[in-house]
Amino acid sequence: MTTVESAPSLKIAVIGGGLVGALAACFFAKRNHSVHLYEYREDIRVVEEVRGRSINLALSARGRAALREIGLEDVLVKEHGIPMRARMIHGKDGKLTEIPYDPVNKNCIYSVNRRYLNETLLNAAEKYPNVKFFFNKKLVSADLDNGELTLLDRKTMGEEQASADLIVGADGAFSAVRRIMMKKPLYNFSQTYIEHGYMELCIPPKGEGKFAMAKNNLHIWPRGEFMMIALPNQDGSYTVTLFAPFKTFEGLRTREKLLLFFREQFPDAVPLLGEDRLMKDFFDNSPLPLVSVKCRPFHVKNSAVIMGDAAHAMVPFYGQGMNTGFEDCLLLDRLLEKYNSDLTMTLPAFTELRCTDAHVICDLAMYNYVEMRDLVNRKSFIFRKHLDTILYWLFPNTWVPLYNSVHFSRMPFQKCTANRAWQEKVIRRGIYLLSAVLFAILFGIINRKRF
Ligand code: FAD
Ligand code: EGO
Repeated sequence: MTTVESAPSLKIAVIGGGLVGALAACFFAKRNHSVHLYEYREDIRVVEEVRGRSINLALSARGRAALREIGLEDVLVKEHGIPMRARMIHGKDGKLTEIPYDPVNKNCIYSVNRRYLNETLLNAAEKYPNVKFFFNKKLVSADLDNGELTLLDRKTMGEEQASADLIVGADGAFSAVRRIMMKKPLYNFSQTYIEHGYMELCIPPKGEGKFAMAKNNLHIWPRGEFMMIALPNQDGSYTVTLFAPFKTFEGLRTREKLLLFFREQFPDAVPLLGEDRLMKDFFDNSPLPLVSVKCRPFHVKNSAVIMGDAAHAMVPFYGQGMNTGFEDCLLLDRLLEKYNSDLTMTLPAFTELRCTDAHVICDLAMYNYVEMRDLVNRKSFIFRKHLDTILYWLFPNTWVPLYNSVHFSRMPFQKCTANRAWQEKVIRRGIYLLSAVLFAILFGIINRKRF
């Protein structure tokens, strides 16, 4: 007879109460572990909105799968998500091109409010009696091998000690936990800032909660050097994000220059943004930097692990940062199940399972940035989206476009790119074949005249 050992209850310290930290706390609590969550900032559920608008994110299959496991998918997606069924591409001349995301299975991405998402996750975590929150506590140092933590209380400025069986770094792109890991021998790390910054603007509702543009779209203004996108909010407004080189932002210091720039680059958006509101939004803010971080491994022995942006910060040009972080939580949970919460087995398995895939999605996001910025002929890009859509519609089981495998499946990212490489080869061969046939026909016509 075999005895089934019941899983031990671990003491887990989660660093960071952002999107990933809050979700991770729910997963650990569900397994009956005791969770202490330390967050640098004030509890966002009690602070007033700093800026008078909402910032949103694109949520898709990977993020949804994780939310499903803790019972939050429906409330977040069905009640508080706005489906974006197609991209709407805005030309310089105001021409609109709509290309559906998934004409076959009707999948779509959802625009969700970051703050609402974070609050909902914190509320869900707090419902577990085995979860405790500590806000305004900054992790300043840690002994990751022995589970010892030092935290700074930002109110009293006093230092406190804590200990845990497992330290989970969910503390974002500038992770303190990762910085401590980096001091270990043989640790791999790379970080890249891109030359573009981003700034968030707002298109207010038209009249009473009416959308000023088509509601169920991700709106994209691809301009090469500059890119702008808009995602819908539940109140009828849009959050607009402008991506441009810091150099460009610096050149837009006066009202005249700013208006000239927008009228030239995004003429159809100017009346929607409103000239006064645009100028206020623009000059009240400064462009923010974008960073990409890759590292390996994600764990220390059986006592520490990083996940979310702490493990893989990426540029936002695929809309997958949060989705990937949420999928981390789900995958780590599966491994805890598989190894009965034995961390000596679980943590190395997590690095093994996730590290390379994380590097692949970081690269894909960077590749999208380069492609959207540098492609001289953006028409060919739109053509490729159309071609992919048609081929997918014709061969739904064999031709899944890269965007779809990334957003609408849970296929490992390495498999998504392998698929893409194969499709690229087929398209190249198709072009050769087509040229050969055309050439043969032409040759036939010329030859016919001789006889
Ligand atoms: P964070 O959200 O950064 O949270 C980290 C938390 O840790 C913070 O609350 C911080 O206060 C806390 N912390 C930091 N240091 C310490 C410390 N020393 N001690 C205690 N606490 C600490 N992703 C998508 O999936 N879809 C999108 O459409 C999308 N759009 C994006 C657009 C932009 C412009 C950007 C910049 C990102 C976008 N992302 C998107 C990515 C997404 O925002 C991140 O992947 C996600 O927020 C990562 O969550 P996180 O919890 O790992 O990190
Ligand atoms: C024309 C059409 C040119 C994030 C499509 C280029 C990314 C790339 C930042 C979009 C969608 C969620 C996003 C598509 C392309 C979020 C996304 C895409 C942006 C920018 C974004 C698409 C937030 C490149 N998904 N995407 O295919 O619709 O393709 F444009 Cl700047």
